[in-house]
Amino acid sequence: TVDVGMIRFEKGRIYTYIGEVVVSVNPYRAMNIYGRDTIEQYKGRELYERPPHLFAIADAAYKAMKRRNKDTCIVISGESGAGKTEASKYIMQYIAAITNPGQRAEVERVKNMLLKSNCVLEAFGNAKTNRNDNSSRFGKYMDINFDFKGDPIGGHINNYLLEKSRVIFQQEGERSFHSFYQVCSSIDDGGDFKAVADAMKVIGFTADELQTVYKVLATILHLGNLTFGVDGDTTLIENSKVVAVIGDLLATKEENVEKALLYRTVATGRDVIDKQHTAQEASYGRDALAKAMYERMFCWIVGRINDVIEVKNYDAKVHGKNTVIGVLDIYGFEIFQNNSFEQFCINYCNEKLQQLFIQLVLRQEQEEYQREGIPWKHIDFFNNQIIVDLVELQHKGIFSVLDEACMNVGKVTDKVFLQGLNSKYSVVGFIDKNKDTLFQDFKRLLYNSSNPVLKVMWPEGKLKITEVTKRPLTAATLFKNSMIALVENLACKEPYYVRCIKPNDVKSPLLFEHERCRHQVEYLGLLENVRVRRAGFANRQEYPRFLQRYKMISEFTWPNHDLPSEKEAVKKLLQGCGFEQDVAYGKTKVFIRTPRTLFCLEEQRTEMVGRIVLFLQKVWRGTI
Ligand code: AD9
Ligand code: MG
Repeated sequence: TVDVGMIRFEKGRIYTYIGEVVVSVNPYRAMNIYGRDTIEQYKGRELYERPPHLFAIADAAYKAMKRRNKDTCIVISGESGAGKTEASKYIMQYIAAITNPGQRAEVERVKNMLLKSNCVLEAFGNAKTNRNDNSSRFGKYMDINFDFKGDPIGGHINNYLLEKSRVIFQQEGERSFHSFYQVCSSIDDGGDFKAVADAMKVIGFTADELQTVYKVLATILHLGNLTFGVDGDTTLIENSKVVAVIGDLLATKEENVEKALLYRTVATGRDVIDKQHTAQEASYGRDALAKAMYERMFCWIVGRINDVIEVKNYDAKVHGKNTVIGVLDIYGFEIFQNNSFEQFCINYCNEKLQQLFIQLVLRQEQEEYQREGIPWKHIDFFNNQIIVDLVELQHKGIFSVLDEACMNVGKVTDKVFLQGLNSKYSVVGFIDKNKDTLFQDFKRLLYNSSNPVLKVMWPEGKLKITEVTKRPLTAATLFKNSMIALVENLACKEPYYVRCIKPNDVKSPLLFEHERCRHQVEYLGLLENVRVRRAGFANRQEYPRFLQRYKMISEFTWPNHDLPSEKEAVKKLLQGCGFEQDVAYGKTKVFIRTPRTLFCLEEQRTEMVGRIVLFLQKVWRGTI
């Protein structure tokens, strides 16, 4: 499998099929295979009619949605830097290109918004890591809604856990989110600044909203310069000029900012008192504020995009069923020098999707054979359910142990958690990141800002200290719940898979590291995937469709057949060509075991079509 992959990669054939799964190897160079002409070649075609391509899978998902009224989803997986985000964008471009032949203005608007949203979300949610210069630091699931004509009429984006700790800390060689460099116009991000601002304007962000976004970014940068010291019993801010700047940016009084940074309000029985932070607590609060402001803004941006793209006034009685294609592009599996809570969540998310792949690929295959009355023999899989359980099981799973550790106020440290887990993972910061505490004082500060855009990002700031819920859900629990909901959502749609492979660690278009690729093929379960396809049938087609395509290669079926059914006609055709050993006949579909048979059929068809054309030309010219 890996050798075949290498040969294909070297020839620039970056896509390969395992059944209906597309395996994609990151080419690390611009490929001339996504243009208008290529789109035309794949539009409306069946998977096997053209060389493997992302467009074919996008078309298959689209056709299933349109012809059979099915909700479908395209799940893109693979490790960090393997090409998921690029793939998701090509898929969206393809769908945009093949829809709305009638050029309806509203549909064009929606398409434009959907495409523009990518650039905005990447600016705020992606960053350079040591694995990928444009690494997604959030998970993204986008639904595209279609009307009965098959034209996009709206969409919705779900975002998952942003790696907000990046705002205050980056490993060596990494950067914070692109947006910070864009506002500072450093490196080569200056041009992107304009592109993102333009995209935001097109989407409908107002001038005030854009200004607020820049102010939040500036505030976070200034917070990073803020240091605390002590004088006797008093904690103080060493560079108080920064506080004035922040007050200005946040449209609030300087003294309010200072107070929120140095004190927290606590309710003791009926009394409410201001408790002074230690310098360490104040630094913790400052960092939590920077992270929370960024995360809030990111979620608010997603929400604003959703406001404009969501389907409005759709009446199913008038327009028929509203169907969706979901596109999932998450952060890929990653291991760094130091791995923390975020990597734990990201890698858990990847395990969860692998589990879904196992279930669906097996289940679909099994169900199809059963439905069609074809005998099936079981193939063993490595089932990663045990890994998923280890993380998410109630009471016993790592997330539960972590939550418990977080409930024991004061006593439990990361070290105790580690002992509890008896694991080798570095757990530094797990407890804090899971608790994800932001002092209520900051929420009130931002809610009370006289900038209305900022205020809406912090609705819970209006709560009085006595009304605040003591124990909000932890970050891990929220993430786990969102992952479970995501998987449920995907499982009820007809899935299409893109499995991305990263050929090397040095972003080279020339290097196919054999061992590295073998490892990915193995952990993605692609070998088992191939085995299932081999034990089963590489291709299946409904009888009428099959007949329509190949009837010219048999005297029994060309130009018409006189057999009692299309199934009988297909049988006769295949017997006549000598493929009888390689096929099975289901209730509605013919199953073809090896791809070679299909290629032979295609070749014969091409030859016959050529001959027929020649013949017709002769008739036309009167030479026959
Ligand atoms: V992560 O999990 O978000 O860190 P991705 O999303 O899997 O990761 P991404 O799509 O960002 O990886 O691809 C990484 C880089 O590989 C891109 O920035 C491109 O430079 C390169 N790439 C990926 N796919 C293609 C492609 N089809 N053609 C050309 C590509 N270059
Ligand atoms: Mg990505």
